[in-house]
Amino acid sequence: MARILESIDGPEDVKRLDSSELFRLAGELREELIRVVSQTGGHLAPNLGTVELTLGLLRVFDPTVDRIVWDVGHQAYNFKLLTGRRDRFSTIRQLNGLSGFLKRSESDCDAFGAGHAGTALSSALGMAAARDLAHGHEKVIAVIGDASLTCGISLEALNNIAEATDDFIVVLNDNKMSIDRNVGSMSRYLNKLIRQPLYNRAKASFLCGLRKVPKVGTRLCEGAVRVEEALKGMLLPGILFQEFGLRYLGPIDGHDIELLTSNLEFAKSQRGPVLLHVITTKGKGFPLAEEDATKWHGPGQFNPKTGQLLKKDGPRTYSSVFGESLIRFAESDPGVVAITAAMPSGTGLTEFAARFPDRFFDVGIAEEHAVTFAGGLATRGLKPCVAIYSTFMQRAIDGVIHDIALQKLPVLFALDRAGCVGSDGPTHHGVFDVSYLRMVPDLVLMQPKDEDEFVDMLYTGLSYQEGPIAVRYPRGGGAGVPIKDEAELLPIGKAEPLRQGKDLSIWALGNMVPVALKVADALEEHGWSAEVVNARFVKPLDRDRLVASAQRGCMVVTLEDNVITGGFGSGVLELLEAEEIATPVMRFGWPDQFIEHGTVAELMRRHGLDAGGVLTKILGALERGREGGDENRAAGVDVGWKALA
Ligand SMILES: Cc1ncc(C[n+]2csc(CCOP(=O)(O)OP(=O)(O)O)c2C)c(N)n1
Repeated sequence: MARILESIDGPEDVKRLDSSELFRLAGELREELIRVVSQTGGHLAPNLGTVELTLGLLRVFDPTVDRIVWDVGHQAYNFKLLTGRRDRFSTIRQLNGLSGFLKRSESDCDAFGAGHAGTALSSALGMAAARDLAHGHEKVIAVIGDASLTCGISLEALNNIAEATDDFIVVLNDNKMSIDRNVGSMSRYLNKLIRQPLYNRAKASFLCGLRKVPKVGTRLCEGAVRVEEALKGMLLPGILFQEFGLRYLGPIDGHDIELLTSNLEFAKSQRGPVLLHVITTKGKGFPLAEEDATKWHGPGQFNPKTGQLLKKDGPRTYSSVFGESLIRFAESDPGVVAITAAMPSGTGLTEFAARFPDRFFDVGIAEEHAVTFAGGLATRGLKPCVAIYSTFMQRAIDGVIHDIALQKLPVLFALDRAGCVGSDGPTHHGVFDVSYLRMVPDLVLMQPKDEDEFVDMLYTGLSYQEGPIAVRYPRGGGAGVPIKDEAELLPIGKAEPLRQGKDLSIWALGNMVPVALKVADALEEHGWSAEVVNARFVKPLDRDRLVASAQRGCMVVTLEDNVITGGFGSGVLELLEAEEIATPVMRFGWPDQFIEHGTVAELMRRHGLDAGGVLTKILGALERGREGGDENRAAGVDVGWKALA
């Protein structure tokens, strides 16, 4: 039998289908998700859970006119498949392919771009307010997960809905999960609502029945909801959403397309903000994912028949070294505590949480709170380590400045996924942290070249009591070096010379050190002698060594896995300028643009950050410098090429 999915070229095709065809289409969507994600990796479990919800939304709304805003966007693969992107779906998350998230430039149906959690309510509310100003009639629907609803920004928007518009639909996709188990009082409150099974089931089928009454169904339904609202205060304890001015509907089974359709139609017919509470199962239809939604939240490639993940051989990940080391340090120091903002497994803290449940804090998707909460812990003599992805730390920079650095509080920030992360793309690349942390007074920032040095940096960070200290490290495996038994304290602000050289000096940060060493070897073959320095510290920079390097050679080269703007290389330039040293500086980092998705290797090559790209550019400059050297000297301009005379 031909697949229905092949006949869906846009949302209008979904509207033509009857119940049994939609049911078949739901199965086909799941097959397609599993087929493609098994090859590309990506967000599997969240999308398996939103199949019927997406069909219901497309049946009731028109995404080219109405604005459907998905929070995060990681659960919108079905939406992509059904809104004209089916043909390109197998390119998802690959270089030049579809994004793994929603993107306004990718489709008119993508009302807002995202990747970070919690932005749907605010952005959709802005759209609703704009519609009201323009006297428009389109519907605005924010679809948000139970965990994303706990973000500070979501709660700020919730607080503002009733005052911003009187026509707004929130669909709460509640699967009780964040990536790991959802945490906090909001999550408990939602569970309480779900645990009214008799009342809720009776209500859902009653409303569904009423809607089917010819002609007057919608009005009868509306009347019933009004009566129900009056009774609700008695039947259910504390209706939080009603207090925020949202009419609460549900909870309903988010895998029943008919029930979803009638409830969404009802929500659409309402004036006044509405919240429809939809219960879904993360991983629905793929038993392994239903059993372990955390593992299947965003798997890499896997065998779709056996569910076996295709593990690539390679060194241990930085995240696992981090988790293991923190346990080791916590064993000998009762002051060490760990904080995560909803990423215990991603940051490698699952084992720590099991070993030290009282010293582990998962605060939910609340990076800003995590940082300031750590500040409070530090004031009482504890040694907090906030493990946070570089990209999500962007949310919390005011906390770092105002709550931690200004008060010189000793908090260790473990910035995971720093640098280019590959297929998750621009929303997730951790390429800004050097720039946004380097400006913070009294903050120490470092990056290790390998996992052994990483452990030393964690140890140094936990021992450092003068103020905040951050260690950034990339996604994935380390260099594969052995980790010594006893970690060493590193002298703050001291770089590590790795290779001697007299013509030029290459200062590399963290994971760019191996590139620097390769480039130096290649330069030698071309007759140039390059010094290589492992910078270790972005802040404070090793002033004395840097000045000596700059005075010795004809050029300083900097390499970093961060944007070029305001990054490590900028720090080097600023220092040399302050020292009135005119040695030219050639900086390598990500260009001043948002970096697309693709593999890390592909992106490095495309942007000239692989050894070949770096070498070519350095050689060009050296040759030009040699040619211009005499001329420059004759003109009395010391451009730093003196060593090449
Ligand atoms: C600001 C921010 N912090 C952390 C994340 C990582 N993250 C991606 S999805 C997710 C869980 C979202 O849970 P929920 O909203 O309930 O959706 P579900 O995946 O369960 O469908 C988290 C924590 C993020 N995207 N943004």
